[in-house]
This record gives sequence, C-alpha cells and structure tokens, in this order.
Amino acid sequence: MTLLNESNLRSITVRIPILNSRYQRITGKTVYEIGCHAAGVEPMPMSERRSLKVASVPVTAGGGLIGNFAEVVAIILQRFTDVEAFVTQGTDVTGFQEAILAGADIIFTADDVTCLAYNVHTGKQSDNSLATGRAFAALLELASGMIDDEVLVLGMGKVGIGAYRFLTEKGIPVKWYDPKPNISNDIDREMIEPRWKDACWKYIIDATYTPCFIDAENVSADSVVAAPGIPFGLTSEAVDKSRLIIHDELETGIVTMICEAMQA
Ligand code: 2YC
Repeated sequence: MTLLNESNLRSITVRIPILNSRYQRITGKTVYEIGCHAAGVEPMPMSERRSLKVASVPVTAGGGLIGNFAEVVAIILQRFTDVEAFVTQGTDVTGFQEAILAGADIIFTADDVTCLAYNVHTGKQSDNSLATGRAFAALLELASGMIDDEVLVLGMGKVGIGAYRFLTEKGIPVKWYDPKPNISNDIDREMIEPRWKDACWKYIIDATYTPCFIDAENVSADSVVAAPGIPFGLTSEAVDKSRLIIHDELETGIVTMICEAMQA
C-alpha cells in the first residue's frame, strides 16, 4: 500500500470544499450518497448522523504519524457525513482507550498497513482498501450511467478486490489483471486479461500503485477511468484523451468506511 504524504493531505484539504459539487456534477450524488451506494446501505437521516460520535486515533507505529492524517480523516467525516468527529489527544492504545471513554460510536485509526473503522456497539469493521475499491467502482458506475462494456480492473490487491466485488455483485462484466495475483477464492481466474495492454478500454479502474503506465493507446474519447491508485496511474496523454477521470486520495474511501461500519 502506498502511504499518503503531507502533499497528499494538503491536496485533500484543498479539495474538500469542492468535492461534493464535482461529484454531484458527474454522478448526481454527494460524496455521502456515493459512499452509501458503494456500501449498499440507505442514507441515514441527517439528524441521526449529527448524533454520531466518531473518534480518529493517531497511530505512531511503523513510520510514525503522517502529518495531520488523523485530523484530515476527522475533517472528511465532519464535512461529508455531518457526524461529530474528533481527534484523540492520545495516540495508539492510549488514544483508542480515550475514544472508548469519550463514548465514541465509531473509531477510525490507521497504521502503515491497515486503515480501519470500528463500530464499538456492533463490532462491525470496515477496511479502507476494500471500501475504496467499492467506492471507485460505484463512482465509475454512477458517472457512466449504463455501463455497456467490460470494466478492466488493474491491480487485484484489496482495492481491486473491493472494486471487483462491487461490480460483479451488480452483474457488471469485469476483466482484471495483476502481474502477481495472490487472489482470494471469490475472484474468477477466467476473467484475467494478461494482454490488456494491447487493447483500448471504455471503463478502467486503476487499483495499482504503479505510476504513469496506462497510456493513450489504452483509452478512447469515450473512456471513463476511476483511479484510486496512488501514485496516479495514467499518463498525461491518456488523461487528455479520456472522457472522464475520477480521482481522490482518501475522501470517498473514508466516507464509504463509515457507511459500512454503520451497516446494521
Ligand atoms: O498519522 C497516523 O496516524 C499514521 N499512522 C497514518 C498512517 C496512514 C497510512 N495509510 C495511508 O497512508 C493510506 C491509507 C489511508 C490508504 C492508502 N494509503
């Protein structure tokens, strides 16, 4: 998994005021509504969301704190889901205990491998990578209207698996590729597309951590590309040629996580 850096966090902060209008323009839905669609849940009434207490716990394990990551998670949750989000004073286990004692309903926390949302009442948990895959598959579906061709999913890590599951649950045809597939048994090996690079694709989900490898030859003027992968996987020529590129660095995944964690 690529770790976010302070530059990513700055661009997220800049994007927060405009993301709802951008996604409403291309999908007709707000970030929260997209998160609900990705998670397969009905939106909660605003009054209920406002009464939810959500803690974001900084974690010093591994490479340590990443800028104001925990604060950015709290800001995303407040801005797009209207919950009462706060960052614990304490970090790690101390912060986790502080969240529990403060009466948090949901706890968000991340080390270098896993970013987790945990519902303290139900025990339901949501993983950022799987949720992000669902989120960007939902964005692709909503932005495209009727998907009338196969969707190519590049990268079959947890983000790719999340996207694959969302699409196949909806009966949308999928091809996928990963150079070193270490896939779970619900992924259909028959759908692997080793020669994807030789073709032009109308729908692509870039769930890889490979920069600039999707070229102009792989897209057309009709192409819609959902790109959660960091670093960004398209060349500038591919971006210029495509109809629509959908990319954010954390927002839609975090909102999908709270939608999943709140699922009954
Ligand atoms: O500041 C902190 O609490 C750090 N422990 C946060 C580490 C986040 C590591 N994960 C990432 O940078 C992201 C994930 C949220 C999804 C992909 N990369």
